[in-house]
Amino acid sequence: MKIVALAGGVGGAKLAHGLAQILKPEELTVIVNTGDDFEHLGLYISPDLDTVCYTLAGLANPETGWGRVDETWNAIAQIERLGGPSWFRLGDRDLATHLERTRLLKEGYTLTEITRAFCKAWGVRHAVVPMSDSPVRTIVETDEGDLAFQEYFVHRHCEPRVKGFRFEGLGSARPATGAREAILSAEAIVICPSNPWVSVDPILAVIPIDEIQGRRVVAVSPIIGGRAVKGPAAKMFAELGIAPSALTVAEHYENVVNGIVVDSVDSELAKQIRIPTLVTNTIMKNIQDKTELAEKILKFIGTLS
Ligand code: FO1
Repeated sequence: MKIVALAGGVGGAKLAHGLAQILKPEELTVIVNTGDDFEHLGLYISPDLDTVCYTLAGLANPETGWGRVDETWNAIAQIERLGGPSWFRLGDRDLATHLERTRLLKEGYTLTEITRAFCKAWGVRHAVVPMSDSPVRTIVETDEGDLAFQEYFVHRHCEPRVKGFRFEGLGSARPATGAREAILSAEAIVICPSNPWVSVDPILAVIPIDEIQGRRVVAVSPIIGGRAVKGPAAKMFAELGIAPSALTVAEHYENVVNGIVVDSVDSELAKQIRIPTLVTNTIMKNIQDKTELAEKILKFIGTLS
């Protein structure tokens, strides 16, 4: 069964990891949000792409979900000592990824090509592709003005009040070739439990919606019992005047999905959802949880027409 997973950072990476335990390499393509990418210390950083690749490679830091396991922090400590920006914690091993990626981009390679080469080096056998090779940047519109995503999320700890989001660069951005081909040949699309507004919407904005609609599309709610598993989704919802709930997530994806997966704690709420709904444990603490959820989702997809 050919599956495309749409993923943001940590939550998306976990489910992609579960899917990769079951599906053969030729059966899974993970399309990753690049709206959070930015330039920092002169380097091109692609946090969600790295989180997905490190997770699939078994190299991710299990505590944070992002960055590398067994990391050391010598470079960032020295940058701090020199008075440079140290708010974005780049570990020594992780830095190598950004240095080499930046060098290759300057040589003219695309993000798709670089990601493919890095995956090969890390032993990742399933395809991981950026949503686009052109820059699309998530801008958070706040009561303190417009902020680039990492500035808002990491530097400002999501403190400014959110008024809205926009994705700069959409006008000229095309889906990466591998992303488009994977969508066109997919039997089903799984929207991973990433933030719908900031991590998944940029992907859905880049890929022509008519190429997604008409396929079996299932989304996993990242909101469990009114709270985001990780990240600021629930706070954003509240500030945007949207009730943070799995129901809201189902409504958000209304025009795209034909099935939704919500956590067991939301079983009562699930009765109000008008599309086919799978109620199950969606919290992924270990590889067994990830694989079980992936298995249940694939079975659920089989029940959808
Ligand atoms: N997230 C943080 O909250 N603080 C950090 O210092 C941080 C550094 C970082 C370095 C490399 C990387 O690939 C990811 C990193 N992240 C950090 C995570 C990342 O910014 C977010 O989780 C995603 O952009 C949201 O999907």
